Amino acid sequence: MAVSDEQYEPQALQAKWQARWEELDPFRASEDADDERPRKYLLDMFAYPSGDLHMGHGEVFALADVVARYWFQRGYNVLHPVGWDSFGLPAENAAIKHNAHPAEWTYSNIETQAASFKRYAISFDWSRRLHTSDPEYYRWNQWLFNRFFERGLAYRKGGLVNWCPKDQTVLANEQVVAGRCERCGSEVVRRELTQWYFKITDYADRLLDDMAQLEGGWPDRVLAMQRNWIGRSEGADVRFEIEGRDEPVTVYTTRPDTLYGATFFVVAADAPLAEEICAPDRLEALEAYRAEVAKLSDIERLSTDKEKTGVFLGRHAVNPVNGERIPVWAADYVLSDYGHGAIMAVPAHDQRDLDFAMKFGLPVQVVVHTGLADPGETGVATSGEGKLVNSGPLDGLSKTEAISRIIEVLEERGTGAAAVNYRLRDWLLSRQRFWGTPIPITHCPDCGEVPVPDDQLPVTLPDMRGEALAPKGVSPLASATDWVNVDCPKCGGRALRDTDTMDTFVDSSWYYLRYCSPGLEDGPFDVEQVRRWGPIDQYVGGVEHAVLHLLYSRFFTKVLHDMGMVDFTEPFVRLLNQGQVINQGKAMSKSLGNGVDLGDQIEKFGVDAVRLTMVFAGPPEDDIDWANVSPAASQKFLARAFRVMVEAGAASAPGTDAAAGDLELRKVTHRTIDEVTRLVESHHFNVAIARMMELTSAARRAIDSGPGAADPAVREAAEALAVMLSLVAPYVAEEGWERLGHGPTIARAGWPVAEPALLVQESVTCVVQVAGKVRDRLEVAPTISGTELEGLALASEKVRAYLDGAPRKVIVRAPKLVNIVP
Ligand code: ANZ
Ligand code: ZN
Repeated sequence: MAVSDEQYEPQALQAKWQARWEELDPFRASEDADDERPRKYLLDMFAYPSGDLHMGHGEVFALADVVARYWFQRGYNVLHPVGWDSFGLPAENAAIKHNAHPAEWTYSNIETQAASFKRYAISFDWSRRLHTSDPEYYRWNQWLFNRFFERGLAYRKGGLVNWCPKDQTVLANEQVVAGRCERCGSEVVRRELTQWYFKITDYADRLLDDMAQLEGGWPDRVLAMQRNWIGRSEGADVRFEIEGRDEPVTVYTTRPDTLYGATFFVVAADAPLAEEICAPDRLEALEAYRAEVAKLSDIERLSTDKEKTGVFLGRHAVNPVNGERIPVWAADYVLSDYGHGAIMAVPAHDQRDLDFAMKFGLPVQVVVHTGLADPGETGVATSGEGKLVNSGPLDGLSKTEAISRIIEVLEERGTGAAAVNYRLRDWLLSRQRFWGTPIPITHCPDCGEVPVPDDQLPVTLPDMRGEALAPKGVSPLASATDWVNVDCPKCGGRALRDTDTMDTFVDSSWYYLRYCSPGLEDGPFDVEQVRRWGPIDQYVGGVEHAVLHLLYSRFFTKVLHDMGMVDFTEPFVRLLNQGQVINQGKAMSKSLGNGVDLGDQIEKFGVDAVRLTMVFAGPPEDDIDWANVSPAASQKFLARAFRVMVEAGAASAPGTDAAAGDLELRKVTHRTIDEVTRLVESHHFNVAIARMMELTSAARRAIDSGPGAADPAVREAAEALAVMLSLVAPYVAEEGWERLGHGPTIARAGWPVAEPALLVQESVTCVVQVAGKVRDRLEVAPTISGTELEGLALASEKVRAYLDGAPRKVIVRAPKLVNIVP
């Protein structure tokens, strides 16, 4: 298809320029240490190769590309890499279904996506491309596992884990959403299994404290979600003697001030402690109860709506401050893996304890006088501030005073101490699935867990396909006997490989470091290159990763920092979460039949119009309802912009002296440059596009009814427009640039600079009326916003003289009129 002189034909431009760009390869980051240009690192969250690119990809990559291309125009040495997070269940499920190898599905989808990315004209440095399912990549997952293992940060333990009965694999706490498997939606059950863990809890405090570095750079809600997930809680450990047991039992409480109000004691029903302290004649009841509890998820157990259940264990505990005997119960609302798996119950001031007390007729003792009605009568526990009562030496103190006082008392007597707890659990790493990184451990009957030595890495996956990969409760790797049976790396005796694979979140916890030196053969990344590029200046991706992926990446960065391999402690300086692309008010789905295909949209409207529509739809954080936007209108705008560039190009030659051009148009051009610069920097991309549209109209007017196409100001406007437009619509911008007499590529043309002298704005007079009478006149900028103008008017002394308090109504017609109804 030839490119027409007059018509805007997106498909022809795509065919022409995609091939040229492929040759020019304009977005390679320079590794050269002597390159003096300041560096910027922009990263899009990893693509998962589940098929071709979809509308969501279309949005996020278009948004991030605005920033990347802007930085290229500003002359930075930009790193904008691309890769695929290519291990994971969908490939394995497809392989089982089609009797194939997961790699076939994976790599063919990657090729499809790569071709689409190129057509979509994302400014990637293709030379750094990586796939996590390549042995050259996952080898370094194993190498890092070995480092974590040496540092005691990778360990194996038995315990109750979340198990998805459909996917036949364990899940991390993070992958259980409202009691269901995040992937397939099946109800998750608990199973006793020995599994590998990463000790992320060692980093809980630093993961919290270092968030100070991210304030302002990350969305507040993401920071809040991280904070909540880590869930730091401060309080005290208190030791209770249990009759008939030598060792005391410790409980964790955030309200040690309520110690005198403890009227019973509860042990997690599923904790070993429960049967240990249970009186022999109550064991049968405990067993029966436990069988019921095993069916419940943590969420259900902790739900305040759920009817309380439990069994009395036939024992008593002794309150360390007043010697009172209180009954010991087992219940499901106490979790075995939080705090110490046992609590002192204070029904007057804790709702769950109160529900339990009312159900089983246990006493309620108020110890903080809050002024509210007696919880024993209302059934509503009181947790607010108040004065201590019925609490011996604590009487009369405030809640806060009582907390510090009782901790002193406990510490003096050796029956307790201040303590901190976290909701965060260690990261469960093992997966009983095939398409992942084999855990590089050998189990030797004599030496125990022996890491595979670094020089024998990677431990590659054996060749397995189809039915052999079907889930069966143990890893499919266990049936690859030749692969499993190995010599112990330490003693040479017969040993077995670990058959689990790593959670694929490991792959994405450090890929951003690998991009700095892809293909490096003697380490996961080049420390020096990471020092130069890191940390990532701007990370862009979906808010669905607000907890997991970001927390794990932060954890990896801190461990690598402690190993002396990176010199920063937070990997992502700024984070942008884009909204979702929806249709007719709902998420796109097959069952609703409201899906929109990115490829179809591109066929119809062209890449540029689709990208422009994505970016113009609204603030990047907002959802885009495809039913409410118009790629056809975007296409029309691009055609208009194209004609301005073509006509200016035909009427004058490059290098004409803009200063001789029409002053009015020049002012519009320079104001646009100035504003677009600030708008792009502050991520108001949609407003930046609106400004480009205005500039296009101004240039059109100058051509048609002003000084004409040959005026130097028209060329100046068209050239500035081309460069600014190249951030969102690279094809039409490149063609326009050529028509304006410049060689490719516009991606490196350089950002236009606004001349300050042309930015001076005339002012307009704004009339301020109070009750219909003119009381003041203000000189304001013609572009002033309504809110700003209202503020100025209400601040005027002359106006205030006629106002008695806040006005009833203010009508603003910026920039010329403010009408105040007192
Ligand atoms: C007595 C008490 C009195 C409590 C009171 C609260 C209010 P966070 O903030 O989440 O850390 N608790 C301790 N261990 C538990 C476990 N394993 N399962 C369930 N609940 C547990 O909550 C700490 C509070 O939750 C602790 O403080 C304890 O109840 C309970 F007026 O102790 B409290
Ligand atoms: Zn051995």
